[in-house]
Amino acid sequence: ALLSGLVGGAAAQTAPMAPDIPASFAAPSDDNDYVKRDLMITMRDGVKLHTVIVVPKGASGAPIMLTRTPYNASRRAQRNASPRMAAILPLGDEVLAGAGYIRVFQDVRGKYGSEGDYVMTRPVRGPLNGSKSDHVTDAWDTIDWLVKNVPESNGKVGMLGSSYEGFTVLMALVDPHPALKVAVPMSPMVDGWRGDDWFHNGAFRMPSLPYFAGQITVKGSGEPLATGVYDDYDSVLRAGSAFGYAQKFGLDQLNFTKKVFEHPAYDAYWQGQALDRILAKRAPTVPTMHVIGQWDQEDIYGAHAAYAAMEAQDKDNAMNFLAVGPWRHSGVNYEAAGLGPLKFGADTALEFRRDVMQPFLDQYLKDGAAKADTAPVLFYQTGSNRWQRLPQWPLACAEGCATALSPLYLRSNFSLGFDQPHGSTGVDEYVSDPAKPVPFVPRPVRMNDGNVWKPWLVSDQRSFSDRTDVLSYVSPPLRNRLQISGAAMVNLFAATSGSDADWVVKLIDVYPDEVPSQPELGGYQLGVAMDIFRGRYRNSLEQPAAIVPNQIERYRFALPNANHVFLPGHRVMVQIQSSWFPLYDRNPQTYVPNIFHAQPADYQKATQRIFRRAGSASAIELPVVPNTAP
Ligand code: PG9
Repeated sequence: ALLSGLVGGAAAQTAPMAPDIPASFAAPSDDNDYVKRDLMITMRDGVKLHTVIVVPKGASGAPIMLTRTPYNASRRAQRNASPRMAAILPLGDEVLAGAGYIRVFQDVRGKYGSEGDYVMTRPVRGPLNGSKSDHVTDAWDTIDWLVKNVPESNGKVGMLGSSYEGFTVLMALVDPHPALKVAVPMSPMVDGWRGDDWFHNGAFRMPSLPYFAGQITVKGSGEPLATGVYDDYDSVLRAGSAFGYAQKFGLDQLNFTKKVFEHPAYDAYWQGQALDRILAKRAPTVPTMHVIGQWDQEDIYGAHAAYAAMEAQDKDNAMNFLAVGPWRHSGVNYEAAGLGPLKFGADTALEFRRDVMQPFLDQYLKDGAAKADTAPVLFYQTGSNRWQRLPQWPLACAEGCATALSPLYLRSNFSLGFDQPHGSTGVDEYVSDPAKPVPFVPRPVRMNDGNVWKPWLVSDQRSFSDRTDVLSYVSPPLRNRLQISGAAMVNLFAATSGSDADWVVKLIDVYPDEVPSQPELGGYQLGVAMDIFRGRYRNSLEQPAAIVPNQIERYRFALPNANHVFLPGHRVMVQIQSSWFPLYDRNPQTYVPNIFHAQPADYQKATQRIFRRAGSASAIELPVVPNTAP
């Protein structure tokens, strides 16, 4: 029988040289609990965008959740090979899959499977974009197509996404399609100059360059930089300026590198694409929940700025919501029972997605769904580790809040106090040497290593507090809880012997010497709010000006928002330094018109003096609010 089987089968045998890769292949999908459609949607200018639609099998009258991405729609819709929708979608989508949503990912124009030109964070139509299309129209056209062509849908669409994908969500809100019923922008890039990916207050973020290599050297996925050096501290230092680093890897040839290097100041190019400014011009009509992590190491500025801009327009207080968790960048979509050494006792991101975001989405997207009990502001209070429902944000601020800011002054002997210094003397100094910049994490610096990069904002600042080029002021151990809810404001009176300078200010929670429940946190210095300011912009972000050497100047800038309790026994610390490397490019400390093109001779040591005396009383103005009992 065996022999006859072989002989009998001979006619059907496959020729040895039959090509082994078919023109197309589809694995049987009958057992899948979803149907996947891969197609092109035509935009108003004829450009076709690659779109992947995942429909729960047998769905009808289901809502659609759309994400527009520069990160490969096919891959976003295929986390694992699996017959189950919850397993193929991103981890953060598990609740959506369980709730019967249709899930759509689309490549933005010019990336991966989509036609058209790619322009980084494409500006809206207007002075910076003379074409007929932008992310506003592409979202509109896509939603229009989806509600007319996905028969299983109920005609209601939501958008969510984080970071660049959060930016595309906000873009859709500039002129929303009527079928767009709800939006959840997470960690969105809003203003690349003020405090998101490319710069913070004018200081350039070096990880932008490897990002360009990955995103804009090819239509698909670009290669990492071949530095040949293990420690980024060395490779960036040796290259000199940021331009020198870009040039070494050919990135200076890329148009977007050129655009960034041609616009070091906050000029019309940056102002014209700042999404909070654009959104501030219209009253919100789509319920929007802005989501951000307390320790977002990439886009810590954008969500708060967009929330504030839209809040000012939300006259009936019905459209605009804020949710902040104890997360890293995009941490809301991953497991978040802790961050670095911090432990939260539960998966805070899952809690949020399941108990807060999903009912919020359902309310607006599912026919007949119950009204969700959504707080205007949901903010995880760090330090006490608990969620707080708040009526608004911030609770204390410089202007327009019920509670004003409370200046915490730098005092003698490197102490801090709420009482103002009265004496006519009081100055501390350090030498900032651009040849030996202060690292932002202990060396060797591996910016590409997720284990270093993702939790770095909660890393122990003790590694830097005793450097001679870092000033550390610390309070006595607190007797009572000190609670802050808002953005602290730096009010620094400083002089430099150079003609330009960076000022890095860190507000830190110093743990007690001994923490019995978690010994490794004994004496830990936890960054609560930290940022950098490039001194040339002290009078105008748009028009830089050289600093007069050795003249006292005032530097005033906001630190990132925080909702934190310094617990009894903890101490408050403020660290001040003039470099944060290689996260930020070095300030040469000699004024040159464009820092990107600073020459080796421009990089000079400078003596920095920080004043703490009457008339020049440096302080961190804290958004202190009355204690609410834990
Ligand atoms: N932070 C990333 C990014 C956003 C927007 C522009 C460029 C980079 C991101 O995670 O998508």
